[in-house]
Amino acid sequence: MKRICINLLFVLSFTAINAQNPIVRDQFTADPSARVFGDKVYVYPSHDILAKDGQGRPGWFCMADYHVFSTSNLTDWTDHGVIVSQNKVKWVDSAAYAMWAPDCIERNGKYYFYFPAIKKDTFDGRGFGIGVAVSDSPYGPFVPEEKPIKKVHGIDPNVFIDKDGQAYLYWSMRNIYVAKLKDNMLEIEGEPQVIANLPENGLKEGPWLFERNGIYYMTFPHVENKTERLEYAMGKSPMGPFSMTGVVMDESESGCWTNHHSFINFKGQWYLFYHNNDLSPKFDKNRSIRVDSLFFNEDGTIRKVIPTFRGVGLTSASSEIQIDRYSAISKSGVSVTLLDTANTFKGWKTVFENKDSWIQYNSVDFGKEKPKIIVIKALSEKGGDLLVKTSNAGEKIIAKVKIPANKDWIEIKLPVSLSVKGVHNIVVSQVGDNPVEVDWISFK
Ligand code: FUB
Repeated sequence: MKRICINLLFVLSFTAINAQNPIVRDQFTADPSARVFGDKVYVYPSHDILAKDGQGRPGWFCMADYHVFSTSNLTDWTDHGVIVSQNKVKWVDSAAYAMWAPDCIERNGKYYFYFPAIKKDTFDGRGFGIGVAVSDSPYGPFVPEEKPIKKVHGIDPNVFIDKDGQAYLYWSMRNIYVAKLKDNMLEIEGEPQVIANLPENGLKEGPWLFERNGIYYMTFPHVENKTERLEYAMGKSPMGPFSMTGVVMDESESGCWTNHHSFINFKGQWYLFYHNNDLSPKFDKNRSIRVDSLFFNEDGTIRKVIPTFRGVGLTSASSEIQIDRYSAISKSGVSVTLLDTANTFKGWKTVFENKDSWIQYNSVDFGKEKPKIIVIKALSEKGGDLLVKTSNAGEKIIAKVKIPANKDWIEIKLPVSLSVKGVHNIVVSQVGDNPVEVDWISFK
C-alpha cells in the first residue's frame, strides 16, 4: 500500500511542458546543465523564485531547491519535481536561498548531482561550497552527502569524464578551477588548479567542458563589456592549456546580466542550452532556460549561436501552436507582447496591426492524418482577416480566417482548404485592414 501511494505521488508530481523558448513556462529556471542519459535529455537547472521577506539577500538570486526536467524529443518536457532542497542538506545554510547552478553526471549506473550552496558556519567557514547528492536514477531520489567536497570553494560545478575514465571537476570563484575527481566522484585528488590563459578582466563563471573530435572546449560566461556573453577556449587536454578562441553567444538583447549554458550532442545534432529573463523582463534574477541548435566549422571552431524564440524540435499541429515564438517576422506591422504583465506565465500573443504583416513558425508536424479543422484563438475589436499558409514546398493556402468583431478572446473553428501531411513551416498574415491579436492556432 505504501509503495502504491509513493508511486502515485511520484506520477502526480509530473508536469508536462511544451517546447519553444523558453522551454519551461510555469516557473523560473536558470543555469541549465543538460545531459543525455540513455535515449533522453535531462536538464538540471537552478530554480529561481521570487523572494519573500527573510529569504536570502533582497533584490538578488533566490533559490531553495532543484527540479529535473526530461524529454525524448526536445519538444515535450516533463518536470519530475524537486530532487534536492536546501533544508534537506546538512551542511547548507537553509536561510541563504543560494542553491546556485548545478550539474549531474552518470558513472557506473549511479547519478552524481553537484550543487553549490552557502555553508553553515560549522563547516570550514562560511561561503560557497560544492556538495554531491547521489541517486540510482537521473530523476532521483538523490541522497545528499553529509559534507561538501573538501578543498572546493566556489560555485557553478561542472563534471567531465574523459575517454580514459578520469573524471574532472570544474568550478568558478573569480577564476575557473579544475581538479581531478577520485573514482568515488565525491573527493578531489590533489590541489585545485586555476585554468590559465582565460581573460583576466571581467567576471568569468559557469564553466562547461566538453570534448569533440579530440578537441577539449572550455566554455564559460564572461563579462567582456557590461553583461555576460558565452565564450570559449580550445585545448588538447581536459586540464589545458587552452587558447581563447571566440564567442559562442553575444550578450542578450534583453540586458539579462547573466547567461549560463551547457552543450549536448543528441542524436547527431549539437545543442546549446542557455538562459534569458523572458518571463521576468523587469527583474533579471528570475530567469528562464532556452535551447537552440549549434554548429561547428570544419576547423572545430564554434559558429556563433543567434538566440531564437522558436527553439528546436517539432511542434505537433494538434497542439496550441504559439506563433509568437516565431521563426521569422515581417519588418513592420506585427509585434509580440505578454498576454498579462501581472502574470507572465500566461505567455505571449501576436498583434497584427497592419495589412500584409506576417509571422512564420517553422517545423509544424501534421503527421499522417490530414487535419480537417483549424482553430484560432483570436481577438479583433473591429473584426479582421488572416491567411494561414505553408511556406516551404511552395506557398499553399491552408485557410482564410474571418475573425468576427469581438472585445474578448474567441476560438474560431473552420474547415481547412488544403490537405497537409508531414512537417511544414507555416505563415500567418494579416490580409484585412483591422488589427487582430492571436494567442495560438491549432489543427484538428
Ligand atoms: O544562478 C546564480 C548564478 O548566476 C550562477 O551560479 C551563475 O552562473 C549565474 O548564472
